[in-house]
Amino acid sequence: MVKRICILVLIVFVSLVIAACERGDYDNRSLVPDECAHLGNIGDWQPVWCDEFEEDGLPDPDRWGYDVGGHGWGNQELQYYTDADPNNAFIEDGILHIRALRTSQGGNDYTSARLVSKWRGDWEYGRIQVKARMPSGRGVWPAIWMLPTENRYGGWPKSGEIDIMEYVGYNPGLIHGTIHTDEYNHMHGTQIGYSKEVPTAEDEFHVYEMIWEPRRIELFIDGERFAIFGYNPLTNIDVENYAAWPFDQPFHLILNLAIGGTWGGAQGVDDSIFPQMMEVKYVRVFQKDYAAMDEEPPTPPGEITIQKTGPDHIRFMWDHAEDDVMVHRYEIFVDDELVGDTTLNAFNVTNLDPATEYEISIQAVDFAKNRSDAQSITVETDSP
Ligand SMILES: [Ca+2]
Ligand SMILES: [Ca+2]
Repeated sequence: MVKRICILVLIVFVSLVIAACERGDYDNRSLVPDECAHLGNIGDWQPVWCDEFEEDGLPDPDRWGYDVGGHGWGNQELQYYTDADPNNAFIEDGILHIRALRTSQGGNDYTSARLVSKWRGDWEYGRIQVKARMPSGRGVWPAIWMLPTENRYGGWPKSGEIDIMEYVGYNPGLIHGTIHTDEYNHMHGTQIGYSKEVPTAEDEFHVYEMIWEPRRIELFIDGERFAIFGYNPLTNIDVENYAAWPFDQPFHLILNLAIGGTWGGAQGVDDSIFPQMMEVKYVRVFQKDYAAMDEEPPTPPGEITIQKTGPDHIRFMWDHAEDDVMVHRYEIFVDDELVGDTTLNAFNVTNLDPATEYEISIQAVDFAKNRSDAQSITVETDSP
């Protein structure tokens, strides 16, 4: 019996050691603040920011600010967005209500609210879940979406936009998920979007979710994926990397209910529907502690393919490196000098001399700053 217990203890001990060895001393709650401790992890995703809307009254000013005004917001919208006005934004019975009213203010015929987590909740990569119920009627245009906090590549649309979900009341039961970039946006009619039928969107709460990791954004409704966005180096040969994929900088969340506008008001506004509300049960944001999970450097990037040369530039692509966790970015060297970096698997080197041979090298770098060996190629620029 004693022997058996010893063996059992040994087995338990060995499996504990094995479990511990799998990820060094990785703490899978390393990113979790006290206020989100009630939420469990989802696999490697840790809750980093959350609002369960438990306290009645105005939304928590430590979590939410307001975009205020009635200038149409670039879409000829008809509402005036108020500033912390409990008529338009309030919490009751564990639910955030964003309420649009047929009330005149600031020269607009409607009031509503646009809550922003900017400077209070800003994330580069993450998993966001918003459990919400849509308003109804012709003219409502609610959205759960994201804008870049620092506009690293310039003002809209250069730094991108992620619409986790949008809804227009005249087309009930249909949810839209879209990304906009400098190259692909609705001003050009080239935005990239998906739609999914959710017949009970106005009657029931559904979980609208985004999973955003390097080089990839996916959208889900109630756990079912309906949109996937990525980068294709073959179709973007003449497009600057940021213009195709600006999603490598912090973004913040926006919850709003617009009235009318170019899309929401395409069939007018039915003034008999007010008041209308978008209701939100919770907002939960998860992130992975990529760096803490990481133990090994990436493999070298795959072979480099030259896509285009000119007298002063060389554009090339490569197959992605592999990593035990995630490649963060690639660093590009020309004759051993660092000329830039990208999260994507293509690059355009410019300002080169004509008819000159260059050695191009690429190293993959993970979130723990481990570096791969280099992948290299020698290329000559064109004659002038
Ligand atoms: Ca709640
Ligand atoms: Ca690694």
